[in-house]
Amino acid sequence: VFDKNADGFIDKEEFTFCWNHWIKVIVRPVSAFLIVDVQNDFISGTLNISKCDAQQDGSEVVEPINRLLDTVPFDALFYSLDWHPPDHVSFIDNVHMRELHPSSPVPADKAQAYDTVVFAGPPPMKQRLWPRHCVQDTWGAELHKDLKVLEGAVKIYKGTNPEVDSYSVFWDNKKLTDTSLSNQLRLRGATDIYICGLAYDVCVGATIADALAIGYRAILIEDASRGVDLADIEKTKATIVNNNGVIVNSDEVLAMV
Ligand code: VGL
Ligand code: ZN
Repeated sequence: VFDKNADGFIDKEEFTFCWNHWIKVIVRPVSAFLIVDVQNDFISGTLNISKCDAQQDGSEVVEPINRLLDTVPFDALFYSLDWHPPDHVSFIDNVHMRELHPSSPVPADKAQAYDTVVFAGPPPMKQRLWPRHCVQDTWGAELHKDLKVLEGAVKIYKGTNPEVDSYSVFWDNKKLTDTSLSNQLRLRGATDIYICGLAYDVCVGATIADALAIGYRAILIEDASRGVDLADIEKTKATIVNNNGVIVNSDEVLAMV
């Protein structure tokens, strides 16, 4: 490598920069596996995604995830949990608790689950309404009973603020507060994040978008993910590819071992 120095070689400072930002990332990758919201309510409970547009069976992610956990020596392991208080802003049956903004496309007395409304704020806040789901310390918020949880794994709880929803495992939708995920990834020196789970086009999609924006190499494991809406799943895939993310199947990850 050459630069403007008289000897033609890069200096120590420049080498350190190259090492930390590029070389180390390639020759010493540190992997994290992030399993998003594989919780009862999304699989067979109140927000059963198999009843939504894409009609996908959320329980089908359990087998490929367990196989990955059994086979691949990831350096760090995270499980996220959607973890709402009973008065959460995203619940359709709570829509009367807060004032809507005049620009809301649907008024409160007409609003139904899966509609998008605008709360008054200030500032005004767009919000998709969902059936009551993943209420803290209820069965619906528990991880699927067959999902393996390995020792040393870290659980990340999100959506705990009643006033703001949280699709990404990194930040709430208004970016007011972050979970501990980014700190924990930094502490471990993670370079590559493997992401999968539920729902592909909601929380998985928001999380991988943030991972790519931060600068991680992010890999979506498609056969270990299931979603809500077919058109939104396609949009999610396009966003990942356009931002240099990678979409793979679990057998391609297994084959690296
Ligand atoms: C999710 C809808 C509402 C998800 C969470 O985990 O994808 N979807 N809350
Ligand atoms: Zn939720």
